[in-house]
Amino acid sequence: MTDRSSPGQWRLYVITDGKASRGRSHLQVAEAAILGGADVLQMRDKEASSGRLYRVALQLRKLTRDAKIPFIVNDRLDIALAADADGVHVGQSDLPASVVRELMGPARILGVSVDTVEEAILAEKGGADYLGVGPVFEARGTKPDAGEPVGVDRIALIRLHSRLPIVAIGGIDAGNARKVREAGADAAAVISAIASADDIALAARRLKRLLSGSEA
Ligand code: TZP
Ligand code: MG
Repeated sequence: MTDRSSPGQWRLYVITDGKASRGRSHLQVAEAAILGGADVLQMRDKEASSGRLYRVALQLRKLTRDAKIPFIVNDRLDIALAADADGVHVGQSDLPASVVRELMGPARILGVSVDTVEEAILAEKGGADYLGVGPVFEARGTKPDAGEPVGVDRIALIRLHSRLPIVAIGGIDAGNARKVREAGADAAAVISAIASADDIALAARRLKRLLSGSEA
């Protein structure tokens, strides 16, 4: 059986987003994505107040605990700790990885977004459990400050310099998911290809099959 608490075993990493879900709530998106086979769920919301984030986090905590998948909070260590999430994901403009690791202790999962080999090495030294690499392709409005796509070659390059599991992100959909696995990513993190789909569970299931290598 897949050990979903271990980032190297993840294939489909679903991120719920306050804006990309066509009016559906974090909980609705998460429920359907879990039905479709999400291995891990991240809550990301750049606009919600702390109070609202906390309330949503509690809902997602219960859902993911029942589904036995890890729950990660984007950016906010305080919300992650308050909701007893399994981990937190930070970027280069958030608290440094080493500080987050120090504050949250050894048990929870720490993900760090990196663009370059240097950032990857620093994240690993700082105690990261996995690396987020991207945007691999053009992100579809979900991260206006994402910068230029780094392409699948960057995954392969970072793979050469770090043993940490790599979660590719940015513009990943059913048309290109295989390419990120072939380049050496362990998993793909997806917002719009799932959260904006007509049928979220179906979109998740399709991506999961592609990422698990079980669809030709
Ligand atoms: N970090 C790099 S790209 C991105 C984030 C959070 C957004 C990914 O969204 P999508 O819709 O899967 O391209
Ligand atoms: Mg961030």
